Amino acid sequence: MKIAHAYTIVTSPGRNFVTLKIVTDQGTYGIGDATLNGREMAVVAYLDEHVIPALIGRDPQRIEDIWHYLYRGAYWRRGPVTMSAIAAVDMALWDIKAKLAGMPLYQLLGGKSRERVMVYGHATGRDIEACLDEVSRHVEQGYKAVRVQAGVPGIESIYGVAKQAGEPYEPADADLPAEHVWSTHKYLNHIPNLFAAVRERFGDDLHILHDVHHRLTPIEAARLGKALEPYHLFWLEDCVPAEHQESFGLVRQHTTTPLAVGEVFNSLFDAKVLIENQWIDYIRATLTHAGGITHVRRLADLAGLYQVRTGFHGPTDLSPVCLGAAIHFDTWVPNFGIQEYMPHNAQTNAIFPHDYRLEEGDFIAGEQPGHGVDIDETLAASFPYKRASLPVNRLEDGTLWHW
Ligand code: KDG
Ligand code: MG
Repeated sequence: MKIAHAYTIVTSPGRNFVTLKIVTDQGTYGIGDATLNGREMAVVAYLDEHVIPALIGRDPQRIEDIWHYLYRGAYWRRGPVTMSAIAAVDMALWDIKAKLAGMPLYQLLGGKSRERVMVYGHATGRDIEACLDEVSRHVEQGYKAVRVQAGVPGIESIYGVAKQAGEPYEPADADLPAEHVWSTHKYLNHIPNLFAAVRERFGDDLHILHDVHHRLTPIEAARLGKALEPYHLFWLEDCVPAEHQESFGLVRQHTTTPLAVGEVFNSLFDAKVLIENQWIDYIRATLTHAGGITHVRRLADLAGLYQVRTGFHGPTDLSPVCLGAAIHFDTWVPNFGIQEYMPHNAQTNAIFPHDYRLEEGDFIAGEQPGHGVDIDETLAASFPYKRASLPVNRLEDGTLWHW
């Protein structure tokens, strides 16, 4: 069996998605997600110019060999563009292999470790009251875990807090980056009040999570972790930037609040020190940005040795293809923790028909052979690419900051 052709599909039903389709000489095809939010066309160029020509004629069943061919063979290892391109190939090849085997992907990975995949939804609000309403809406829908983010008095706009419930965090017409202004001081003073209010209204059972989006220094993160201990969070996410992995050692010394990190990681080596020191509790790498199933499986296995569990990134800027593959992975992976879920809009779901389903705050993997997600190319073509940017964050004095 050979790869007969492969091509990228870019579609923008409200936001951009990049999909790689690989077709074999026997007609079986697989698809992979290659979406890198705000840098989509860089991955398209990498795939079109350097990867696809080298795939033609290869045996699609040699997933491991193709992975190393693209990773080691390129000499230039790692990085989000490279690893998203490799991930798309890998995801499409696992889709093909599972279709050839006549099995849903989770079976090929090793079978079910669980029946259901617990997800967390996003509750955001301009202020604490609006945010509590959103938590309540999620609880009514059966969610057992909710990420809680609210506006902070004195800060006009914070990425991760929607202007209106359910809206994307970055405006769809953001051709170039919007600029936000950040105050750590105001944030740290306010945020414990939010979690006190959540526990008071919803009691102790609900799992609550919070994303700091890399905006703190280690000692500030330590202060926040300590302040939130009475509200026993499921996790505190991205409390500091993670390039310097030792920062987490400092945070860890000061707090028992569980820590999660990894949505911007693209390699096992981004997380190795964090995991081996047990400085984190959850690893958030995604299949799309971290080299696909083949590489993230290695990362999850390493994490498992140290009682670190998975909590994959699952925002709307990853396509349903990534989500579908992730749900199969989550169904199999022994050290599963939780899966993030932000609902895609109706057009996106129409372009990417899928067989996973959400029931009472849990995903259930489908039984179709493969990862269970397809693409309607005709419909995709009616939503052309539109450049879109993530925002930047500055301190009140104008200093460019983490976000
Ligand atoms: O593209 C960036 C978003 O996916 C990210 O900022 C969302 O932090 C995020 C999250 O936890 O989902
Ligand atoms: Mg995040």
